[in-house]
Amino acid sequence: MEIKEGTKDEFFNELLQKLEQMTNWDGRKLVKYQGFWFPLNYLRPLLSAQKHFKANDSDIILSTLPKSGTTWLKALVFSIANRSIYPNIDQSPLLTSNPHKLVPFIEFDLYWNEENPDLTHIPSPRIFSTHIPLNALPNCILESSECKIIYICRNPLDQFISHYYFVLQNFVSKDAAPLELDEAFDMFCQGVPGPVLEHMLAYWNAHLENPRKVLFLKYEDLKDNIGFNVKKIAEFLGFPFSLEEEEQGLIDEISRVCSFGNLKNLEVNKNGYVMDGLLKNSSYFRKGEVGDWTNYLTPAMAERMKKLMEIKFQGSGLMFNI
Ligand code: PAP
Repeated sequence: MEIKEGTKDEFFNELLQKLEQMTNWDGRKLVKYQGFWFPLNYLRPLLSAQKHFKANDSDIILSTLPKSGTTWLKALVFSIANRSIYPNIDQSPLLTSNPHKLVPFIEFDLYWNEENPDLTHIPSPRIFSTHIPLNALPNCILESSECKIIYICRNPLDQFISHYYFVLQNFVSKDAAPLELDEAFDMFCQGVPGPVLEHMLAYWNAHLENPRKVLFLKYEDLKDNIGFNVKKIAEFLGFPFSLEEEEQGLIDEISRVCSFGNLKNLEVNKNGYVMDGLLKNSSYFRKGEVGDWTNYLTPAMAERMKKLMEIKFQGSGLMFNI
């Protein structure tokens, strides 16, 4: 999974030499590309995707920051978009496969091992996910008039804590131990990795400019009223629920099957791995709560992030309650 040293890819190596690099709080190497700090081994698949990915008008792109609700959104959109194929939700592949197996990441799954994979055999609507910031997305995604983007984000304090504990569960090794929480938070506030606030703001502005193309969701809003948001996603995708489906309780059923409690307790998500055996399925289901940051971060830390948000989001209409 590491970038191979000494490959003949001169373009790549030359580019890499020109880019700033640093070590992230989780011990992994980062590289700054197009204004964002990415894990170093993410760069090659990102470049491949930028060069080769061809968007179809019917594509659905789920875009997120890590630990902002990706797994939940994958489960929901998969269920909504495929409900005519699996009318009986108790036979949904979600019950036997982790959502990450059903909705591949552009950069981790499609382009990780292959420069230009053949994606034409995937039935439409194709659903892909990504953590790529808006400005670094393959251009064709933004240029396609019909291809849809659904973005979900989460208050940055919960996102940070979720990420920190995910790293502790999956990556701890004697070679790469993460920094202490307060040092990691300091880097996070300085935009490493990320900057996350830029990531959110760019998608927020794209949503304001073209709400038909970019749906902007918050994790907290889904927690607050999942049924409303399931309906909203279906309408945005152009597959609204019929009156009959509503009366049959399909919105509630999809909400229930995709809920944290249901997914966490499935055998497939208690065991097994994704990403070539690197990451535990169970690590994608930790607590699933809003406000868990209060158990780990001080009020002063929260205040620091609140100030950063006020400055970055000023006048945009974007904000999180902390
Ligand atoms: P990813 O970007 O690496 O795929 P992602 O799914 O975005 O991760 O984030 C995982 C978080 O979503 C975890 O939050 P926590 O650490 O605060 O607990 C996880 O518990 C939460 N999560 C996963 N599935 C669901 C779900 N169905 N409903 C609500 N929260 C969920």
